[in-house]
Amino acid sequence: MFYAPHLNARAAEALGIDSKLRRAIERRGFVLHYQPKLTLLDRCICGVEALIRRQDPERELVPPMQFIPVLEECALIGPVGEWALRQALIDKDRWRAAGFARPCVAVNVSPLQLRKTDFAEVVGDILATGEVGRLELEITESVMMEDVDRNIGVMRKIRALGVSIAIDDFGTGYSSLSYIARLPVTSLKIDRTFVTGMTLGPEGMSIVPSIIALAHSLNLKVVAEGVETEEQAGMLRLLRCDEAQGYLFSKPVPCEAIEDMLRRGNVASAG
Ligand code: G
Ligand code: MN
Repeated sequence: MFYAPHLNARAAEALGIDSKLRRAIERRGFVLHYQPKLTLLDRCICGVEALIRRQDPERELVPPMQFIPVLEECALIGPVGEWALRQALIDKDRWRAAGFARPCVAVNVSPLQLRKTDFAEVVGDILATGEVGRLELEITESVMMEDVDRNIGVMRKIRALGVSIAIDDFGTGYSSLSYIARLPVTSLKIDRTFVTGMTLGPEGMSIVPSIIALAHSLNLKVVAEGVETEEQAGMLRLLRCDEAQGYLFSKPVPCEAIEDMLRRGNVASAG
């Protein structure tokens, strides 16, 4: 460990945020926002990704980059992540009762959550409180690869509960290709850096088609993250990418806004 004066300030800041975060957890100071995923052929909403946002009463919404790393450092991501899964199940049930075309609801899993020895059991307990269908967990490729043999066992247990699993941020985690075929996952999300790179030059164009071909040859659904332009969406459609998510269609939005979109089935004129 190395010491530097600025580390004190950093730690103090982290502690300050930590005590605020603890209070936020006690007061349920978090909300879920949802970002739609669309099928590229007809641009219908087929799924939503739940993203945790912190509602600070003194300020407006705190950006996730400011609090997720602190939650991770202070081992608070466990309870908050479990809350997110519970809340997403409640929302999913409400949308089902409202008769919306049923979106697949995705919830992100943090590294600390997956590392817990009883993670699959925790998920099982939470699922016992709601209906399991159309639920997906997103786990980043780098986290899956950390202790891949162990994680394959955990993911098998989760799949046995009837839950789908997506490889998040694919292409950034140095996957061993010999493992990809063995991962018990159902879909693959292309990291947005590759989607951005696609229209920036010939070398950028070569990666995305290869990932799509790999995913399809493994019978995985493939989703493009961070789609921001019509040009990217058009290319991805020609490349037979199944689904897309990004600012072109919609940013992550509060619950009421996603419900308006789900009622209509698409993101048109959603604002
Ligand atoms: O790691 P993961 O892919 O789950 O991260 C999702 C994050 O990406 C969210 O914080 C969301 O706000 C952000 N995001 C979603 N769509 C876009 C996009 O089109 N462009 C950019 N720059 N960020 C996006
Ligand atoms: Mn994700």
